[in-house]
Amino acid sequence: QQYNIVYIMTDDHTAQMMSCYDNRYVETPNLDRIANDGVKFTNSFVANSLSGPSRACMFTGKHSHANGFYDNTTCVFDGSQQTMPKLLQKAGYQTAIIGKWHLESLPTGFDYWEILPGQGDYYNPRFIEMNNDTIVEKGYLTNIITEKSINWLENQRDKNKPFCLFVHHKACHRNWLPELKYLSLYEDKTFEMPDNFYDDYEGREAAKTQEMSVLKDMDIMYDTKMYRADKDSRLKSTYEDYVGRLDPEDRKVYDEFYQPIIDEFYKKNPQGKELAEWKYQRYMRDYAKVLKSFDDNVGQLLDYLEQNGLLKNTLVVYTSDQGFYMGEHGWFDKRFMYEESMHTPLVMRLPDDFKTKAKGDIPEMVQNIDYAPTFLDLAGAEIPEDIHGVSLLPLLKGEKPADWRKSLYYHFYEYPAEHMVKRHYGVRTERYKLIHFYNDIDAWELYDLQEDPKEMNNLFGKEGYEQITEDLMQELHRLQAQYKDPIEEKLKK
Ligand code: SGN
Ligand code: CA
Repeated sequence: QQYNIVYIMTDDHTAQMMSCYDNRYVETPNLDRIANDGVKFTNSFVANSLSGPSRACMFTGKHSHANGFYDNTTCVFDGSQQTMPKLLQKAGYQTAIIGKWHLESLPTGFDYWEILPGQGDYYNPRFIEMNNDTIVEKGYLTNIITEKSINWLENQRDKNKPFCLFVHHKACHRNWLPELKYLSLYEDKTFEMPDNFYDDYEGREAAKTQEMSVLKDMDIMYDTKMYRADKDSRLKSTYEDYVGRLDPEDRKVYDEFYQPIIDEFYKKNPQGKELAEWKYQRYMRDYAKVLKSFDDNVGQLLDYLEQNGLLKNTLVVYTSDQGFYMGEHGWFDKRFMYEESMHTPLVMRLPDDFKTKAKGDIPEMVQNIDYAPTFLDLAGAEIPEDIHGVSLLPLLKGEKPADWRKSLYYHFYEYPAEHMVKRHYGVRTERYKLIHFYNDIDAWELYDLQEDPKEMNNLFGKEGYEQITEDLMQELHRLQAQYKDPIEEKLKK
């Protein structure tokens, strides 16, 4: 028997905002339902914390230097290369992707696809169809992606074949435009600020020069919606374009909600810490609203699968393309190899008749390059030698492989670019993290995640850490050799 796969992915959703990982901020009952009926990976990471690269890693099972898609700004995915969807097709599967694609070239390896142009639109969104025409759909993107996914499952697929469906949401990506029915949700809630919101980045050069600060870089109109025609802001016109997509009657509802907040904001004109805290609350509320619509939609899709007898023989996977900062270090966005962005949520509901089954938390370190070999393994297909990831199937079967990987490799390339996070690579073990920032900087960082989980204290070069550093350097070079990442050689020249 071949199991089906439903892979649900969000954009920029982070474990701090998923109640089965962290219950400080919001409830996500439908995402938790996947975990409660299945497993939750507590040490799940990406290889390059950015959308396009992360998707390329996922589809190929390979690190960025091997799949060729390093960054969002200069790369075009080479669709002629080996990918997991193509290999699944060979194994007899029907494959489909609906939603965010973000790899520039058109999809290959899918029997059906309907993708968003670039980042996509929350309101009355555009879709690119298989004939390369762009169409506009009425409504809220998160709901439309679910409708299209259910429609494919119900009416468009070949019901005699197993399937792998990729449901790729834009939620919860910037600029967090809520579904109109949820505009007022969370407005009475005050979110507690992380205790390192006012980080001074001491001992961390690259962290000092980023441009992803809630206070400094979050745009007052585009991000926090404090629009006024007579004022200016850097992303004002982008904001006008996105909100301008609403039908006039919906625009009225939207404006009526924000107008009193806008009036109060400009009257009070908060500055300094007061402004930072005000922006933080706006950010958290809008993000939580967008997430709420997504969580509802997960519930709908699970209900459809259950009511149509599909849940029992389907692996349901939920993950995000990376983590995100919810004010930690004073930030939004991702990119850094620090925990909040390298970590990504990962929960799975296993097929009912899966022989022995894992339950609860899985603590082994896993990475998004592992999804491809896992799905191939589940489909009974061969896993090509050149794939970097490893199958998670043994872990899903409740096994505890003694030789499970002891370290993870990471490499981020998109610099100079928006948010100005410098290029870096590094190694993460269960306890430590060693990072090298390079290009227009040459700075190493070392963290003891057990003693300093918030990565505030750079131990590199400090007395007493010589041996640990030496061991991590060796492990880093071992991984670079194993994956054939030529970077250190290039830097030497
Ligand atoms: C856009 C956003 C950035 C974000 C990147 C990458 N700016 O450029 O804030 O970091 O996407 O995000 S915006 O003004 O266009 O909203 S990713 O998740 O697609 O990699
Ligand atoms: Ca993303």
